[in-house]
Amino acid sequence: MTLFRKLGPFARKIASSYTRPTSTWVDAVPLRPTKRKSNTELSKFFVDSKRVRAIGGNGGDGCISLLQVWSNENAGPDGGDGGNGGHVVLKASYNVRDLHLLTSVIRADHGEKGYNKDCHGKNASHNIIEVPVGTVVKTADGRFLADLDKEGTMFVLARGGAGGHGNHYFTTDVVQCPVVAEYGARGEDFSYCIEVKSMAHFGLVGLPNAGKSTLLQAISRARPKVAPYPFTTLKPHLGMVEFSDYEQIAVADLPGLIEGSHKNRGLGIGFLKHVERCSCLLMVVDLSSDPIADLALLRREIELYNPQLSSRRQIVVGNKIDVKESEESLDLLIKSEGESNVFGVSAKFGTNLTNLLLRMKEIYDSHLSEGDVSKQNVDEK
Ligand SMILES: Nc1nc2c(ncn2[C@@H]2O[C@H](COP(=O)(O)OP(=O)(O)OP(=O)(O)O)[C@@H](O)[C@H]2O)c(=O)[nH]1
Ligand SMILES: [Mg+2]
Repeated sequence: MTLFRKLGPFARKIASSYTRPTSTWVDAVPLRPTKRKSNTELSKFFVDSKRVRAIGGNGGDGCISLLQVWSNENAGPDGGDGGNGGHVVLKASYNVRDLHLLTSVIRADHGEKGYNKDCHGKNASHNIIEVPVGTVVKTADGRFLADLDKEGTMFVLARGGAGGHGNHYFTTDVVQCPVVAEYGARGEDFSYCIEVKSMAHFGLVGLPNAGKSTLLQAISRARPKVAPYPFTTLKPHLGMVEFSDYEQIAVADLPGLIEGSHKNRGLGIGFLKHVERCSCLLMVVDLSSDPIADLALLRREIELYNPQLSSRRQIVVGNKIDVKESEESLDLLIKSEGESNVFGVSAKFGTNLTNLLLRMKEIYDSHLSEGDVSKQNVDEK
């Protein structure tokens, strides 16, 4: 069942109604995208962490009113109470994959003020925002607060203010005609850092221009920008690789790493944080340059940033096998890394991608049997 939860609701429906033929079933094969991709420039990046300010709604003010009717000039205090302001709430859901629904400032509605004739103001509805299952909530200074690891789990970011009492509320035996009422309380105002614990099953790690975006384009329907200059990709993109057994593997194209990234050089350690949120790493190296030195540099940067990251499972992808000099570099790479862990591919021309995808599926399946893949990257510093 956990397996089907990872699929979207539509795919889940198909999967649950599908019965495997007993005798003719073959192992899952990758389904390469066949439909033409759109030509528009629009391509959505993956939001895996966001700083937000949550402001609860203010409570409505109480009303001061002294009722006069034709038969009774002193019909009494009749000011109603104000309604409560709405809360800002996060709710874990399998319907969303990233934090794109979160805006920098999230507000909830204010409660309605009270009216005369004892009419109470309406309570504001809560602002409930869906976030992916496995979202971690931290304070602005990085202190861990909550882990929304089950569907439907909620976390209140900011409570709305209570509505103020109207003057009817203050009537006592002694004070029959109070002319006081309360203001509604102000909603809470807090800042948080929201992070997705697990971004993708596989993350593409490599130096700038290694061909990470090209590889993601080739294996999924994602459309990250590809260009022959470094740092084309500035924000992570996510693509889904589909298999014939209806399993989908998420692959993230990450911005390129350079020497000194762990010291915030280049575009910074923000990039290495994305790497933390992937269960397995696809180390993409350019076979037309020096792949062994590049691979050592990538591993060193990852190790220096977080030593635990180097124990993550890695597959080495030697890209640009179509370039003439690449054969030699591939042989050297295979010699140093072992044949089973190195895949020489050409992302641009689609060479040898099926073998790589089958290996990824094998690793994904073994992870599934070990435990839920999405729960592996807990970062509760
Ligand atoms: N010949 C050849 N060129 C490739 C191959 N894969 C990618 N390229 C080229 O390499 C250049 C860089 O590709 P990108 O996919 O943008 O590289 P990247 O790793 O995403 O780069 P950054 O986003 O800057 O980190 C582009 O001009 C691609 O056309 C390949 O298999 N063979
Ligand atoms: Mg790129």
